[in-house]
Amino acid sequence: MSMVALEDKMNTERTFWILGVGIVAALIVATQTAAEIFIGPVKAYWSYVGIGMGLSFAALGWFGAKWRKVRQRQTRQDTQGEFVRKVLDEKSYTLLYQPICDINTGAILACEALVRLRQDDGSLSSPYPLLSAAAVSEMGPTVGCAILDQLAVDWRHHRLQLPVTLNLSVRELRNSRLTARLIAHRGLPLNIEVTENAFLDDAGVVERLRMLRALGYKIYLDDFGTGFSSMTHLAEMPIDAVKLDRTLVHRLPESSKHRSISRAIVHMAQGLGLRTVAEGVETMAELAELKAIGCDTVQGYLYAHPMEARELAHRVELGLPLLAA
Ligand code: G
Ligand code: MN
Repeated sequence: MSMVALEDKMNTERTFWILGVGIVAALIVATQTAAEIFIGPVKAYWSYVGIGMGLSFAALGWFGAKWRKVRQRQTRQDTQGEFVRKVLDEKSYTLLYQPICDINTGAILACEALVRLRQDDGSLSSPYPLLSAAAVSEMGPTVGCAILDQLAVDWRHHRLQLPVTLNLSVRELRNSRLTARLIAHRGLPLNIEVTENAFLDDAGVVERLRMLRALGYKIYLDDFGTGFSSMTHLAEMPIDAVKLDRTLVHRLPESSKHRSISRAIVHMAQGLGLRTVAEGVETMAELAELKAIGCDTVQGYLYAHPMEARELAHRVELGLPLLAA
């Protein structure tokens, strides 16, 4: 546990003790006074001692329960924080990159950076345990900075110039250390991917995105078409591209309703000068529908699974389209 966390914990424990003892003392005095007023000094003696003790135990019980809850939360934060530290220190994570291709030519135009956890047997797994532990222990920005540094190493090492998008959460975007690190890596062809509900009611985040956009970062709106997707957000938000959610993409071949929704999103995005990226494209049937509604770019297993930087560099160097038109 860090010194700051330990100090916080001791402060909270001390506050609870002081408050608890204070309230018990106040209850005893109040009971004593009330008993003296209403029952009289002599008869009151045993009653106020009894009532006072009862109330004190009740108050202590209540404080005990609260205190236990706070301690449990702190313990959880500590263990999750330790897990995050361990993953970062042992470098048991890696970054994979999934190409984003031109829908007509199949040429690689950009890619998305995706975190993976490295298991003991060398296999890669979902980053969810790391990202949720980072959120609980408030270490999201620390993880974000580590990912950003790794990405910079990959790009330099493989002399990549391909634009790459990084998924950032609202908390990370609010964090000044992470924004400063983004700006420190200004030389990279870096773009930012953020889910739409991250924007909702957060003027600070919108302002920060505006600032990053003014510095040249392109902002991709992730998972559009699900949850709280709002068309007016497309017009108001500082964004450059919309990513059509894969649940919409998967339903295109069999559902005319989903085709209409997707067509409306693509047309509106184009009318606003935004690029459209279809996510999770897996079949030729989905691709045909996406072409029919006028989507510009595609990402998904039909083209390529997320891959290591070395393989990406090799494919970019070859210059071959991932899927012939
Ligand atoms: O929410 P976001 O779009 O950032 O999620 C990206 C995730 O989607 C990655 O974990 C990636 O591996 C996964 N993914 C990428 N392409 C496909 C695909 O074609 N189908 C499915 N089901 N998942 C995909
Ligand atoms: Mn994404």
